[in-house]
Amino acid sequence: MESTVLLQLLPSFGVNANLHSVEPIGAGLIHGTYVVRNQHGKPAYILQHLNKGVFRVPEDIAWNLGRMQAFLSERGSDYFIPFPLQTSAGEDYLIHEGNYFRLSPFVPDSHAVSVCTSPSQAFEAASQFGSFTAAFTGFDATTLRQTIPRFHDLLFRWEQFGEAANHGDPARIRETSADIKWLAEREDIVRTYASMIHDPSCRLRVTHHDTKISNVLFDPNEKGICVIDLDTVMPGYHVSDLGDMYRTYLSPASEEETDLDQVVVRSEYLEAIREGYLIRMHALLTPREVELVDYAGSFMIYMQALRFLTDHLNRDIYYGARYEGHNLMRARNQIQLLQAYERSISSR
Ligand code: GN1
Ligand code: MG
Repeated sequence: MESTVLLQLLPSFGVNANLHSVEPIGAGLIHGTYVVRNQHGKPAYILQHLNKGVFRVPEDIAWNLGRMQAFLSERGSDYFIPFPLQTSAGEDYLIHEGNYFRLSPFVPDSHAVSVCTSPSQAFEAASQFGSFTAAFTGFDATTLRQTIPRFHDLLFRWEQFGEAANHGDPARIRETSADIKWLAEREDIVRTYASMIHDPSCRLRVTHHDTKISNVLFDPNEKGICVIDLDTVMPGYHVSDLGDMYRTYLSPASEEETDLDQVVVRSEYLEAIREGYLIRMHALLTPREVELVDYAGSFMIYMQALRFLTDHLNRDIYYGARYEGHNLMRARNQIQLLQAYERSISSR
């Protein structure tokens, strides 16, 4: 979206448009994210244009954030989250020509990184996401709304995959029969999930559901400050947050890498994630949940492979594609990562 258009939105949040500038920041696939700088060029706010196709009821996000904020303040907790600001009219969003926008304070002296480049960064991030769930101990997670219904429900992703593999683009189904077969043969990962959700010793907790490294803010000494991007905070299982860290920090090459030889698992990072998360969460997890710590990686990598291949078969309607076969490439990248992950786990 044009920065001149975006600037016009600032006064609704009580911010002087003449004294600020707006430019895109970050690389998320879903929302449009912009940094708002003051007249000295210092970052002051983060402006986001919400993807309404994905978050169908943006009010549910605001409702969740309100509940979480209330919980922390009732408890007198000093746990820090940069919650979005209200508009001058007291609304949680600005609705402009049918589009939803929100403004959050920029956390001073913070920066985000797009790639995890050291085990200590992985450790810091994992302990931030562990602290996040831990901060909401005693909060009934099931009272949160599902901002994306069945988001990390592997049974649902499995169903969508089966649907696409049977009724998706016929040429794409033919060309990817080996990938479809490979994923279908790993149904054991779906079965473990099914048993987990029926096991009372696996608990629903306040779960972030998007634990990539760019959703952690770091201070100038590379210590974690807080987590951001709370749109997908919903009731969930620990395997979601832990698993997405494995999925996105372990390999030096991201899901966009097309040279699959670059997709490898850095074992020091594996230990750093586990330790960072457990340092905050171990006391809260049940013995069964601790047993599932390694499963977390298989669960999330596999689910992402399913989602990318499903989208390819559905002609890229969800993630979009910048080149022909983009989502197929992403799916193969994740299959490669899953194989490397499982080798790494079993050779420990
Ligand atoms: C989407 O836009 P981003 O990068 O935050 C997706 C995640 C996927 C990820 C894969 C709402 O997240 O679930 O893991 O892409 N978020 C949504 O890159 O679908
Ligand atoms: Mg996100």
